[in-house]
Amino acid sequence: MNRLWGTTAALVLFGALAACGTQEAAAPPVATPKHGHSAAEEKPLPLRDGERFVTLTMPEPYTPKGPNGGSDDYRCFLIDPGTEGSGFLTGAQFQPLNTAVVHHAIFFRLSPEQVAEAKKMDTAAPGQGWTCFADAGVREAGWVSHWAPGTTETLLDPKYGHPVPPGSQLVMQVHYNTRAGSGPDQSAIRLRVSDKQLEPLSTALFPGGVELPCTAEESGPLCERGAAIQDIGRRFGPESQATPDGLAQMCGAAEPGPTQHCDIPVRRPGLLHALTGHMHLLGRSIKVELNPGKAEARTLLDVPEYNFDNQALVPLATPVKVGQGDVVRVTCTHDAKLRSMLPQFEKEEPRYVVWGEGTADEMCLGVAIMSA
Ligand SMILES: [Cu+2]
Repeated sequence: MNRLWGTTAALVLFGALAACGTQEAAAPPVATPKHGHSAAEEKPLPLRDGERFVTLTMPEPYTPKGPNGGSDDYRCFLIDPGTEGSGFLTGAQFQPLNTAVVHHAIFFRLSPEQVAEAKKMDTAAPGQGWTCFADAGVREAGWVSHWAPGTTETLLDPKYGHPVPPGSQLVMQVHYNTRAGSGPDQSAIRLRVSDKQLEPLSTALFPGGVELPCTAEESGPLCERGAAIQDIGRRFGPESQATPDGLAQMCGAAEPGPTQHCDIPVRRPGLLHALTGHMHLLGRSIKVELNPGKAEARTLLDVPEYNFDNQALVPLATPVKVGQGDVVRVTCTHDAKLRSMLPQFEKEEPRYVVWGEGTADEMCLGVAIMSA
């Protein structure tokens, strides 16, 4: 994983980022759409020189059930790409089967050593796969693909690809939400694999904090920040509980309010190829900038009207070089008023919203595809 930050807080945080939670099924302010198959059923873009498609399906069906009485279940499944699936990934399209429960998926690459670690977790956990709220459960697993509503296959310059050397496997992390549906799922992913030797890609994450108090009209025990953070811990465990304060430490404590930003120093030079922004249902806008306030400032991603159902990667017109001394700023605006307008929140108590994996929680995340 190409991390552009390196504090201890960020390391703790990374887990929660990877889980990249609550892909609830709607964009404010419209009602829940039945997302999923529309994207997957689109005719795939044609294969380019040296490419082939390899479709991998979950070996067995899995019936999601959120632990601790919750409706959010994060489950990781080990998927073996075999010889056919090794090479360089130049594209991927997740194919959700039970779209009533599948809310998002992230794919991580595991080296042969990491595969052994993952297999232990898989064996130890009853049923198919293992619970993985925080991350794939394997440190340094490389993020190679993600799917959220609106994510279709994004093809970059064919010179680049995510390496999947022989013996590697993929972890498919699926966020299931059982609020609007139930039943088993057996989703798949169609990989676009190149047999050429390509320049390796990696994924960089730019997180910002969320400190969104209840509105003036709302009240309740979870409107208190400490209580809201404890509630995150109850639902998703101690690593998730530590994330809001980890972010505050990393980004600098900010006044609570709808708009928050975080400046992240670039620690590893590289080329940025494409970006997307991720928030949940209360998200209004997200922006990712390079070196704000400086002469060479530029906007890398600007989503003035965030739509949960369009989280597709946006390729940059030309790759942007970043290096040491550069700063990436992510700025997010959330709107607590949306809580009283969206049907997804009908059964939710008002709360002080911080970073978390669940329906009622939020994120503020820039995702960037990079090469060295
Ligand atoms: Cu999320």
